[in-house]
Amino acid sequence: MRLRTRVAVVGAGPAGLVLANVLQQAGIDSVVVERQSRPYVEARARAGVLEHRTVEILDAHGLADRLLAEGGRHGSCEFRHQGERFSVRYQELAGDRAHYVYPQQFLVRDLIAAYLSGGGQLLFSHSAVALDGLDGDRPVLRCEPDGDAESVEIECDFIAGCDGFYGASRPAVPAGRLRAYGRQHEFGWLAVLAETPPAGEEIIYALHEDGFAGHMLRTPSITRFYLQCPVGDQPENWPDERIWSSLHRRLGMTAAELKPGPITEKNVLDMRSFVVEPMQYGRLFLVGDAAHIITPAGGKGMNLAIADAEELATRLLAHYRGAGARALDGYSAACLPRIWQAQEFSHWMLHLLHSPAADQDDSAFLHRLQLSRLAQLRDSAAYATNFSDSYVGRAVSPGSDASGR
Ligand code: RFL
Repeated sequence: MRLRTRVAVVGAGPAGLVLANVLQQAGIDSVVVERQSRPYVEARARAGVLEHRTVEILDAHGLADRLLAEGGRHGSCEFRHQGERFSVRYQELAGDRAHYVYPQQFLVRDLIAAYLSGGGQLLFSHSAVALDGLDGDRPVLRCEPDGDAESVEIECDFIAGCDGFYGASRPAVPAGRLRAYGRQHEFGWLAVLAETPPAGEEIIYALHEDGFAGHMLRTPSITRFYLQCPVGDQPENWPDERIWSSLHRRLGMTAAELKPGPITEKNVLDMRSFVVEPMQYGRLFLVGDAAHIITPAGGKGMNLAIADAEELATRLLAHYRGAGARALDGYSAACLPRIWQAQEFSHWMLHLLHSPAADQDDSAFLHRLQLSRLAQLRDSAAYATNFSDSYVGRAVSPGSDASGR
């Protein structure tokens, strides 16, 4: 089967779906291709923290109604260490900008519904397997469906690679055309999803000699937790009782304060940071996790993905309205400063939160730095304000736009 569209979008995650919706609203047709089934992507639990600006982007396109009605708005987080606790009221410190808590899979569900109701074409259970002609005028995306259905070729003007870190888009760029910057971190995180109400209304970051523990908000009955663990650790090493006792110890909570409930998911996360430059090659644009990944510390990944998607959509619009090549040429340069700011913040957060491995020669030194960071966050208004600004996402300065819109 051969289809023809203006923009072929690979991947129905937050990046691909925001891009496809914004293009659709401007009358630019697209086809979205997603490897997984619709029930799978609508149930895939990952992120849950949306920055103020992300919600502004979604709201400006009428994509935030349910999020605003059902999501929680949060403006402070708590740090704990050896019995001491303090909160940072980041909403107050960041000019009334707050976080919204709304599970990623709910947002994906809403974005799919919006795109399909607007007449969008979304091929679930179809994997992109080849991206051809990227350096010509008419690229072609080749897709294989699950089962024995017919293969699909999509001829288009542009391909948006929104297919995550392990997708097909980035590897389709010829060797030597992208430069990769990356770091594999020296600790892992066990990510746990549990059917238990959060123990309070704040995200909690606990520094502990056994390792970091995080208490993240999702819904009134579901909470996400993180536990620092060694690189290469396996979820099987973490029976439920060990998870709950570690959470209670590291978070300094009793079982009455944090009630053990059924654990529905436990995964050891690959703690990796990665960015490619530029985020485009010929007629291919890399968007979201396809171009960069960031550790979950600081909750930036989904926000960056949506910011990239909005940036690309605006530039494609400008292109189709006759702005010329400059609009699209500037995509990477417009995204990268925001991405590097988020990487820097996430790296700072990681080193604030993590106990250095005890066998590391400089572990005592690193631990003293960690305590100094924590004390400054507690005692210095300027330090806490800078943290708040990065944590909730920096506001966009007017006039910083080079898109030629
Ligand atoms: P996604 O969401 O991975 O979507 C990519 C889509 O592409 C599909 N795909 C393909 N489709 C067709 N053909 C192929 N060849 C394909 N290969 C892949 C995939 O099935 C998928 O549907 O990327 P996108 O859109 O760039 O969005 C990125 C975010 O999903 C990611 O950054 C966040 O989830 C990261 N993240 C967090 N980000 C936050 O902003 N705040 C958080 O609190 C937060 N917590 C998290 C997180 C990520 C986590 N995990 C599991 C990595 C917590 C966790 C546990």
